[in-house]
Amino acid sequence: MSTTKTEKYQPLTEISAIKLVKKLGLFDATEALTAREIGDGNLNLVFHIINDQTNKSIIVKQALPYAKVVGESWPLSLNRATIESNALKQFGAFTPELVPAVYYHDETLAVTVMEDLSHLTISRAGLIQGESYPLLSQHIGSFLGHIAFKTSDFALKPQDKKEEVVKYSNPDLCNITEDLVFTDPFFDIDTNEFEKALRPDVEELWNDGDVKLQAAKLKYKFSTNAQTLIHGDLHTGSIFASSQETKVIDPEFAFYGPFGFDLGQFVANLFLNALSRETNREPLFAHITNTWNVFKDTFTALWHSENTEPFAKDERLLHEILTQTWQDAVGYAGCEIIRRTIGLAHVADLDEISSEERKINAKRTALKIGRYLLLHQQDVSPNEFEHLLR
Ligand code: SR1
Ligand code: MG
Repeated sequence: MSTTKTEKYQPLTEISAIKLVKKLGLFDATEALTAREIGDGNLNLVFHIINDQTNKSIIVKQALPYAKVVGESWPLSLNRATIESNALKQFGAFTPELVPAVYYHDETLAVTVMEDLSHLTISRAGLIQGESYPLLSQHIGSFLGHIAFKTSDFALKPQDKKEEVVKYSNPDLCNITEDLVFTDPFFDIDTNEFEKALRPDVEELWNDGDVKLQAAKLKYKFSTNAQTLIHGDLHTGSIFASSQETKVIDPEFAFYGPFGFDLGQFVANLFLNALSRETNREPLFAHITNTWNVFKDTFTALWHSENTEPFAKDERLLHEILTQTWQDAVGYAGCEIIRRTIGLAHVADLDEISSEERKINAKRTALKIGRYLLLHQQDVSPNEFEHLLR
């Protein structure tokens, strides 16, 4: 696992990506390799490189200096590739089975070479097909519990924690979240996108000062509450899964933020998938409850076994932190549900509902529940998500 700095940034092509992995010694110079650009996200190039004879394969991911989804008019810092590579290595130190292995990173080229996970499916795609991934919440709850505790002030020395906060400073990507998740959907802004039929519901949201105040408070907490290293974009499109394995990818939005943010985004995306289904919703609601239970149990066990904070002997501190974490997660889930319905970046779970009438109804319900979550952060327990749809 190495990191280098080359002279000059340039976007890779399929040919130069092959040259790079051969130069790194990850394949022999004589091997016949095939490369394909498979990036379907909003921001990066992703090359899948394979030797068709041996089936050995690898992923080369490169950040572009702008947001691919909009074009060169939206410049973005390349440093996000280094943040992503550092975060993957950091997560891998605590939960190696839940992230891809990183083989190489180049800061200037903004390139990371990593394990190919194409034997797995992006969980959003699988969930849309009706999969339920029985181990998904066990794995994600454990991932979040480990990362939350082990990168927090309760595990790190105070000076080390502050250095980590600086290392993961990620202003451009935080700004995307501050705008797209917390601000734009709550105002009449050009980048929002929604069906004409939803306009009355959206205008009601824009005129709801109480909901907007909660969004503003959560945005402020997101920007200022450096509790732990968060993934920063933990939706179901950032998770590969099968019936046995789960792998978290794409932490380019990682930075030091609130304990509840990743939890809220993950829960929101499970909920949106449940909302898109006509049947078999139960596994999604069970995942929401189990994610929280596993998170809480993992965090609590580490609190008791590894805490370096003298005040941590008082159990009330743990209780307060966990209670606040869940309440924040409910609020963040509300923001995520709203922005995935009417903001710039939608989710296929809702957009691909084939009946127009059912799609509009589902989106209307999403807006209603998103608002409810923002207004009732203190009242919604994990197993109540199920009842919100009744
Ligand atoms: C311009 S980026 C749009 C969205 O894609 C990413 O995955 C994040 O969710 C971001 O909000
Ligand atoms: Mg992503």
